[in-house]
This record gives sequence, C-alpha cells and structure tokens, in this order.
Amino acid sequence: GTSTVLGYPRIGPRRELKRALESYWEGAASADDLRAAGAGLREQTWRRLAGLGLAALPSNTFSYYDQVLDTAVALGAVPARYRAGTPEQTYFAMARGTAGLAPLRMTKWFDTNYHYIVPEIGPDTEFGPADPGKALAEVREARALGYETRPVLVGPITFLLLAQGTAPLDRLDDVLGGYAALLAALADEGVDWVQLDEPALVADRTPAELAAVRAAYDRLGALPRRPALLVASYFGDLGEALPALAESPIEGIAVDLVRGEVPRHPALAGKVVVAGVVSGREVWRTDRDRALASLHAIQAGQVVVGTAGSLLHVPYDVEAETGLEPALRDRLAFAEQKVAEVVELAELFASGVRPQRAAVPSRPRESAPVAEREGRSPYPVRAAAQAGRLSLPVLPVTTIGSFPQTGELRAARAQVAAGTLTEADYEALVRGEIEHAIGVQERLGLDVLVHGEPERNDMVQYFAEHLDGFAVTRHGWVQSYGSRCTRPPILHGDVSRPGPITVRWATYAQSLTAKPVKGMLTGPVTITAWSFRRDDLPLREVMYQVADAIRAEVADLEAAGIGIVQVDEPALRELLPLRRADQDAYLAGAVGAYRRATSGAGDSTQIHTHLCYSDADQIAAAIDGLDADVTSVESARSDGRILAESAVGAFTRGLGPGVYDIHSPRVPSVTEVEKLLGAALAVLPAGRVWVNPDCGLKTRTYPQVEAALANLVTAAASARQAL
Ligand code: THG
Ligand code: ZN
Repeated sequence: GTSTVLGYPRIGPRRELKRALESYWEGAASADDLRAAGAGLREQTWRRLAGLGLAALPSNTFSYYDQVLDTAVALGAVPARYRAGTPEQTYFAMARGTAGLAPLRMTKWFDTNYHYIVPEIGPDTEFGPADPGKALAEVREARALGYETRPVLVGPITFLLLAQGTAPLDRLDDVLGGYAALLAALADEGVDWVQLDEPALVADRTPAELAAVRAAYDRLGALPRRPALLVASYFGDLGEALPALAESPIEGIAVDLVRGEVPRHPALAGKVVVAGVVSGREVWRTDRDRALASLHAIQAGQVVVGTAGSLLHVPYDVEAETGLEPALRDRLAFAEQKVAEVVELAELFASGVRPQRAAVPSRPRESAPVAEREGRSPYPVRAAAQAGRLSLPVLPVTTIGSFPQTGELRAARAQVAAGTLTEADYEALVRGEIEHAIGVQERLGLDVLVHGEPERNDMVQYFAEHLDGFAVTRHGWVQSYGSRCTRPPILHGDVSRPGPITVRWATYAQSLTAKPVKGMLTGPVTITAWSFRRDDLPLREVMYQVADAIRAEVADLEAAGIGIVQVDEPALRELLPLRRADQDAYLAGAVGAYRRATSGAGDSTQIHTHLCYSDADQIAAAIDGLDADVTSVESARSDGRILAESAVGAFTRGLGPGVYDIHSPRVPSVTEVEKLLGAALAVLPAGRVWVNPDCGLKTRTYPQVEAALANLVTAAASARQAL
C-alpha cells in the first residue's frame, strides 16, 4: 500500500484495556474476559484504520503489557524462574512480579514517558523455542475481519541493546535463530511483510554495533523462507546506520522525517521507504507543505507515506475533547487525525501535488539565550543559614512528598468535575487528609514533614491546570506502563502563573505542626517533559517560561513562612537527546531552567530536589549543577549500592539516598534500613546524609507506609547513637 502507520494506541479510547487488566489482576475477571476485551480493541482499531482509508495495516502492535516483553516471549527469552503456571501467569509474573518473585526491571523507552520491560539476556540465558503464537493469532484475527496485516516485532539489535546483561550482542546468533523461526512461521501463514522496529539505530552506535546491524540483516535477509522485511527506525536520524541497512537485503526501511533527514543512498532505489512525515510523538497538525517537500525529495524504489514511529505516544481522538478552545483544537491531531493526515498526504503525493511554499525549517531558530538568574550564596554560606533557621538533627528523616492517595479522593475529584460535589466539600476532604498525614508523621517522629499532596491528581497535570499557557484534556490518556496512563497537558502558549498554586495547602499543613513542612513543587524540566509542547520556540525557552512560573511560586511559599521548598525533577533525564553531540546543550538548558526556578530563594530557605530512577550516575554532573541544598535519589536496591563512587564525588551537598523501595508493597526491616544507611555513611559525611524513601508514597497504602516509616525513624535513631 501507499500509506501506513507504524503502530497505534492500545489502551482503548476510554481506557478499556486498563479496566480489563485491573479486573483480571484483582481476580474479578477471567482470562477469557481479558482476551475478549483485547480482541474487541484490536477489531475496533483495524476497522477504524481501514475506515479512514489507510492502505497497509499493522498487527501485533496490541499488547497486554508491553511490546518488548511480547518480543521476549516470542523469542523464548523467558527467565527460568518465571516458567510456571499458565502463559498469562508467566507473562504477568515477568511484568509485575508475584508474591515470591520480583518482576523484570522496567525503564524508559528512549526519550518518551513510556516504560518497557527490560529483557534479561545474560551469557547463560537459555532460550526456549520461539513462540509465534501471538503474532500469528493477530494475523488470523485480522484476516477473519477481511484485513491482511503486517505484524510488528521489536528488531534484534534494539531488543539486545535494551536487554540487561553483559555484552548482550554476544547473544546475537541465538536471538537471530529465534527471529528466523518467527519469520518462517509468519511466511507459512502467508504474511507478505513483517516490521522489525529498530529505534536503537538512531542513537550513537559503535563500529561493533554497526557491524552487528549488517550481520543481523544480512542473515535475516538471506533466509529462504520469510516475509519481506521492513526495518523501522524512528525517534531520530539513522545517520551512520543508514548504509548498514540500505546495503542489506531487506526490502523496506522506515525513516523519521520529523526529526531526521531525507535518507540518501543509492541502494534505496531498490527498496521501499516508509516516509515518517507525520509525527508519532507530538500532537500538532502536520505541516502539509513540509511533508510534501520531504516526500518528493526521497529517491527510492517506492515511497509509502507513514508516521514517524508508532502512534502509541499520542491520545486517540481530538474529537473527544469538547472542552478545548476551538482555536486550539483546530491545531491538534491525535492518533485518529494523524491517520487521516497520512491518508490525505498519500493521496496528494500520488497525484503529484507539490508543496505550495518553501518548506519552513524543521526546528525553531535558537534565539539568544535568556540570561540565567542567580542569587544564592555558595553552599557553605547557605548551609550555615539553614542550620540556624531549621535546627534539624543529624540524619533528618523525611519523605519525598506524596502520601497514599485514597479512592475517596479520586472519586471526589470526579464528583467535583461532574458537579455533584461542591468545591467547599472537596476542600474540607483535602484538609482532612492533610491533617491525617501530618498526624501520622508527628506520631512517627519524622523531622521534616510534608502535606501529602492529596489535592493533586498528577504532579504535572495539577500544575498545568493552574498555569496559563496550558490546556488539559478529558480523555487524552497515553500509556505510561502496563495499565498506567497519564494525560499529558498541552503547553500551547506563553506560560504564566495567574496566582499562587500550592501556598494555601502548605501553610495549612504548617499551621498544624511545629516541625518544618516542605513546600512541594514540580520542576520546570519535568513539567515541560511530561507535557506536549509547542514547537515554535526552542525547548530551552519553553522550560525557562515554566521556570519563571515556578520561581514565583517559590517566592510566595517563602513569603508565607515556608522554610524548605522541594522542587522535583524526576524527568531531568527524559528529554536527554539520543545523540551524544546534542546532550550537553540539552543538559545546560535543563540545569539553567532549574536554577532559574530556584535561585530566587534566600540563603536560609532550603531547596530540596528529588530525582527518580537509578541511573543518576550518568548525569551526576548535571545533578550537581542544579545546586539544590538536598537531593533525594532512588537507590534503595538490594545490593546496598548507594551511588557509583564516581557519582558520590559529585554530590557536595545534602543527599538522601532512598532507603525504602516504595515500588514494592514490602516493608523494609529496621536492619535493612540500617544497612543501607551504613552504606551511605561509609561514603558521605554524616552531616550531609538524609533518611528518606526512594520515591513518593502515593501508590502505597497507609498501613505499609506507617510500618516502613516507623522503621526508618528507628534506624535513623540508632545510626545517630552510633555516630
Ligand atoms: N506523572 C507523569 N508521568 C510520569 C509519572 C507521573 N511518568 C513516570 C512515572 N511517574 C511513572 N508513571 C506513572 C504514570 C501513571 C501512574 C503512575 C505512574 C498512574 N496513573 C493513573 C492511572 O493510570 O490509573 C491515573 C492518574 C490520574 O488520575 O491522573 O497511576 O507521576 N505525568
Ligand atoms: Zn521518584
């Protein structure tokens, strides 16, 4: 066909898959119920894509949890410890763990807010037989509806590079055996094309890795029994990986023409190029002239109009957003609208329509950097001023910010939106929750308290709802991992803060206790990263606008007497460019935005920050550059490793290495916490160590949290004794 998409959302237009999964996990629905829900969503998607006029339909883009996990299962890469019970039990044990087994790790999919399950491929990993069952079933299911489809798998290079284990590419031969078996089975089924996703090829790759790309596709290309192969790159430019693919015997290459360049290689004359001219990541309507110019510039055997990547990362349908300003809505395209754009561009291109004006530059011009604002004294001066004001004990105990969110609060927010609960009643409920959270922390003996954030649905959505320049959606859910979704706000205009956002909650909490209460804010980098952003301003300027709004909030918290303000940046690393050459400029902008948000604080106001994910070592210099007085990081891992030695050196201010893994319902014992604290005290001076969980507590229950925090307080007390 002449038009296609590389993938489609699967959580359901009204999150039907989320509901089905969670009912199944709770035991309220059977495996058959879950399968029926999945089949319904797949059918709906194929009918919709075909109905919109799309020529070539993908399949196997549906997943009950994650497409990387699906590919691991298809390749027989199931660690032995999970091989028990039904196929569903094995699958969800890998994804979510069981009572006795931890799940596989989960981490971010390139520079998106989607998380994939990390395959475990070590030197001794035993591969089971390849299992084409899921891909074949989807092909047959679509065929029964009258559609021929192109099954999608994660490709071998990306699969291995994303896997955890030593030198995973050493296992390339074994893995290619699995792909060969899958391709043979699909060929036997009469499948014409298979799509192998290789986004890892748009990042910097070593010569050895590029050699592996050639070896892999030479070998797969030479298979006697296989469908035609479409190798899909996206999230950037193929760069030096282009020749490796172009010179291999594959039939098609998909390229990202939103972020990347028009590919040039003589061997493309014999191949199909799927031209990703419609973004799979952003929500703006496609610039038709720019897309047509790209399409006409490609020299290839055949050009197919497509998306740059899967549409997994955008919501389903703008038409569902009846609450958006019409002027904004007209500028937006979600998945459905993007499919329509692909179809329309394919028609225009096929009939020879040329762009009407010169293409506009793909990226906004970088304007002169806005001056960063500085104001704070060097750390030792601040530390002394803060010690005088706060008089905290050594090894102060605190939490990251959120406390368990009750179903009652979520229901109450829905009732306010529906008009069945008054603002005043909702406010009373929130105040009651704050009283409860403060009471618990007082009773357990924490040193720095938080109000618990009961008023927030999400740490980004909440701020977007209270800032100008953002719009929020009603149904714009995007999968984050498994059944979990977020509704990224749309940052569409100049950002400003009409008034204080968090001050009344923080001051109310502070009025209930003599201990210091931290004001809790989301940082400018994270607010920007977890929103869909305008593309007519450089990223740095967008982050600076958000930073100025947060700076004003910091000033208001200070003026209201709040002595500690935490400005979280869990997404500091998320938009880190995939190419090394672009990373320093990004980090400079991100750090600049953070400092702009926080550097208005007086010396005696203690600035905290929190970063999620254990790869803090990689960006230690940037974290140091934030210049926060106290940084909490996620590091409560069983091996007791706090931070790589190299990274510890970069932390010259307060550090709270997480000593309670909140991602599990387990309550750590006093001894475990003492051990982790001991490890921290072995590499850091006691005067700079904080005692805290490794992330917010909102996904836990109060009984778990109270038991765990009690143990943190006990462990901190015994560590103080020992000093
Ligand atoms: N907010 C946003 N993005 C995030 C996180 C966040 N990305 C990374 C990290 N935290 C992990 N991701 C999530 C995403 C969603 C949820 C939990 C962790 C979650 N969502 C609710 C759900 O799907 O039921 C819906 C929440 C709501 O009502 O808004 O639990 O914290 N932006
Ligand atoms: Zn966190």
